[in-house]
Amino acid sequence: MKITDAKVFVGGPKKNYVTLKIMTDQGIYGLGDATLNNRETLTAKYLQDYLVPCLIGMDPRRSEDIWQYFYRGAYFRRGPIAMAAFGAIDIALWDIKAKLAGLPLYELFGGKSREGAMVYAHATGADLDDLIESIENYVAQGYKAVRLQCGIPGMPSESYGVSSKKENSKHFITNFLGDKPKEEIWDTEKYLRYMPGVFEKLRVKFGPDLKLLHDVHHRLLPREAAEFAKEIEQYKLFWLEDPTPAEDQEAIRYIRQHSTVPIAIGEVFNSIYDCNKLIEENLIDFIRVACTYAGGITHVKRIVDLAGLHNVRTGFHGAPSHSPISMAAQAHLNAWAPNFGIQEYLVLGTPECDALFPSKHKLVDGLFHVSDEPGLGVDFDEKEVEKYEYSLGFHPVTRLVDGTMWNY
Ligand code: CS2
Ligand code: MG
Repeated sequence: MKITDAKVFVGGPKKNYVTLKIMTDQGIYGLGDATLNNRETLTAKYLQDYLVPCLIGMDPRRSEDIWQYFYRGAYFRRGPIAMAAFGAIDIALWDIKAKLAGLPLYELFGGKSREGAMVYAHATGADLDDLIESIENYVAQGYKAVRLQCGIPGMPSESYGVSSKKENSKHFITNFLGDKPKEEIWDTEKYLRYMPGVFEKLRVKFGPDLKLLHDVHHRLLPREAAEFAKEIEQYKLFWLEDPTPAEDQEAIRYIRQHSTVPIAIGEVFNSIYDCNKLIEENLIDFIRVACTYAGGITHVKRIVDLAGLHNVRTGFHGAPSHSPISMAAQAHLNAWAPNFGIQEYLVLGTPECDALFPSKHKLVDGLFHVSDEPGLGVDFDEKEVEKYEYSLGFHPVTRLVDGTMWNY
């Protein structure tokens, strides 16, 4: 069996999805996602210029060997652009493998460990009342877990995950489009003073069963994060995400020494070598890698297995930048993983998105049910993608009140 061609497409409704389609001499094709948020043209170019020409003629069933060929062949190790490009190829090859077997992908991992995998939605509010409304809306739809981000009184600008305008805030999704990064100002003291009270009020309002998550988005210093984690321990969060930037792993140890709040880290990681120490030394509770950013199914499954040995559960990244293809790859891993924790899931199912990526996966009562179609269970409409053009976008940049550059 041989790969005969591979095409890269860039475009989608409000997102520059980078979609890879690998064709074979047996008529079966596979789909992969290489959407590296706000750097999409780079993964597309990496695939087109360096990887696709080598793929032609290879045996698509040899996904492990192909992964090693590209990873080792790059010489320069890791990095988000390369790993996302390898990830797209890998996801597409697993799609082909499962279609060849005539089985849904999860069967190749060892079958289902659960029928529905718990997801969390993003509840946001310009202020607390607004946030409560947003949470109520998800609870009414059957969600069992929500991530909550709340506007902070007196915060000098919009900050991560929250709209300052009440009317936008309920289904707020960051708009990255524009020809320069937007600038945000962050005030740590105001945040640390206000947020614990938010958790307290939400616990009282929603009771003990609703799972509450919160993303600090890399904003705190280790000592601040430790103090914050200690203070909010009593509100029993499901997780506290990215309290400090993940590259300083000693900072996580420091937080750990002061609090038992569950810590979730890893959306910016692209390799097992970014998180093996965090996992092996039990410094985190949830690993947040994504199939696209961390080298595809072959590599992420290795991370999941390592995590399982150390009681670290999965909580794959699922921001809207991931196309339904990588979300499907993660859904199959979620159906199987013995150490599954939760999946971030922001409703991608607009009519435009469904037209571009038809699938039978479904979300029922806050649980994701993976489809039983052979392969990933997602298709891609090449005619539909012609409607979309690439638009430039950037992550915002953040400064402290005195102007110092900080972490978005
Ligand atoms: C976030 C992301 O979903 C999350 O947890 O941290 O929305 C993140 O800001 C974006 O993926 C950045 O590309
Ligand atoms: Mg996050």
